[in-house]
Amino acid sequence: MKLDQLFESAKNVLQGNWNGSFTIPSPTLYPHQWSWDSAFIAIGNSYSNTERAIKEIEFLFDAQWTNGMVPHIVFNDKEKTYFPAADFYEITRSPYAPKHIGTSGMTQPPMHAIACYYIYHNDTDSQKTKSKQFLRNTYFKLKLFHKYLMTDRDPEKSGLVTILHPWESGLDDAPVWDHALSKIKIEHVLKFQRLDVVAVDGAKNTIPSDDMYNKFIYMIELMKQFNYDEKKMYENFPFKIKAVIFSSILYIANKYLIKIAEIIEEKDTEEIREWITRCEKNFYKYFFPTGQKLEQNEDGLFYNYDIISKDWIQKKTISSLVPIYTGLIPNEQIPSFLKWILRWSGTEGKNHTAALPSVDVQEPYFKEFTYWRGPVWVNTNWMIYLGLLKYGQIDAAERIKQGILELVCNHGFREYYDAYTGEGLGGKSFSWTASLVMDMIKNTGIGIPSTGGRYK
Ligand code: 2M8
Repeated sequence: MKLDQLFESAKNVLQGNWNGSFTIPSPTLYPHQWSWDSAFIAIGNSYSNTERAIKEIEFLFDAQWTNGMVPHIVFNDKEKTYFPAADFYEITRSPYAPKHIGTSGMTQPPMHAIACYYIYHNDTDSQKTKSKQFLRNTYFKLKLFHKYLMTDRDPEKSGLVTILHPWESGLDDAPVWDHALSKIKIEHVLKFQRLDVVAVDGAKNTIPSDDMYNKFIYMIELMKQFNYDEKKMYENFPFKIKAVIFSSILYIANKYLIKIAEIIEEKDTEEIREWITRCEKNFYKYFFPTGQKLEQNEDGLFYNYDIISKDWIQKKTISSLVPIYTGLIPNEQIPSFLKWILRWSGTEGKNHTAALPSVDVQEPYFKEFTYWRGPVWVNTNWMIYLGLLKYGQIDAAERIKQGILELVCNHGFREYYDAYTGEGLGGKSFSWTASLVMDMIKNTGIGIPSTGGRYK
């Protein structure tokens, strides 16, 4: 398929998933608005429909809690096929929750400042009137969100974000959460019916186990018992993890927030710069076993940090590679990091394409079909692709891009793909897959160096 045809097909996916207010992630599975999906979707729409991209973000931020939290789901109350739905979350227990719309009570990675910058940058109106006004309206909402993450979710002032639920990571069922989840004891019987089991063909092989799912739901029950009080949850919650992917995205998003401030001529960016500095100081301390010392870290990979057990979670998942997206890795570490990326993307193995599986295929916990435990996801590949470009690793980046394009051309815009066969899995007509393919086809300017040299 030619790239312009592929771009048009991707646009059609977004068109088909648009419901007048926002874009659903997939018609076969997710009927509501998901937070980081919407940011990815706005990136795709920024190439073809500025107005829609703006509406997408505005609708989401209209449901922002007054403490700054952007909920991970905004519910469409007409849709009854997804569990847990708005009534299950009982968000009115929190004084900060919106009254006009149902949302979940947890958050997701803050891709939005990045998406907002895309909207402005790709606006073809010579005056960029609408997109500039949009940035003016949205800047303080974005900042409030980041402030919430840098205070309520980072009392340590590390510049890194603590998640209280695996769903907040966006990588819901990754094996990295297993140990922390195993310590949680469900203290009362839960009565609910899983709806994800019936939503997808062959779901039994792909979705999380009942045990894991019960813990997910139980943790929502716990949040409700704390009335979503962040301070109390931070003191007492049984799951507290400084998350690599979340913190990496926030770091980039803070940089984009400063770019936005410059565009709208907002001078006071001191606080955002402070968040960036904190993250720069602590990223290795928290995410790189042995702290700063490159030579003492056996495999040179990044790992999530469990605040409760005070230990790194040393499982090789895509989180270990995503930090290349931040540009925080020193140049001397890049060759060894690149070796990982090449091996992981299957240069010597039986992987179908060079796109990176969500778990290292050589690990015993790699599962070919299971949700976030092995298959290839487009969004994490896109981050690593951009990271490689930042370091001038054009060939490695190109191989990943070609791998993704091949999967999409031959197996459709799916939620995820079998790393060995390329078979499309999970939701069909998946929005962020379409959006990020649009970006991989069209982007020549955002986060991509024009010279092949290192881009900051
Ligand atoms: C998946 O998460 C939701 C739970 O929030 C689900 O399993 O129902 C994840 O892949 C998440 O990252 C994504 O935002 C969501 C919608 O695409 O699906």
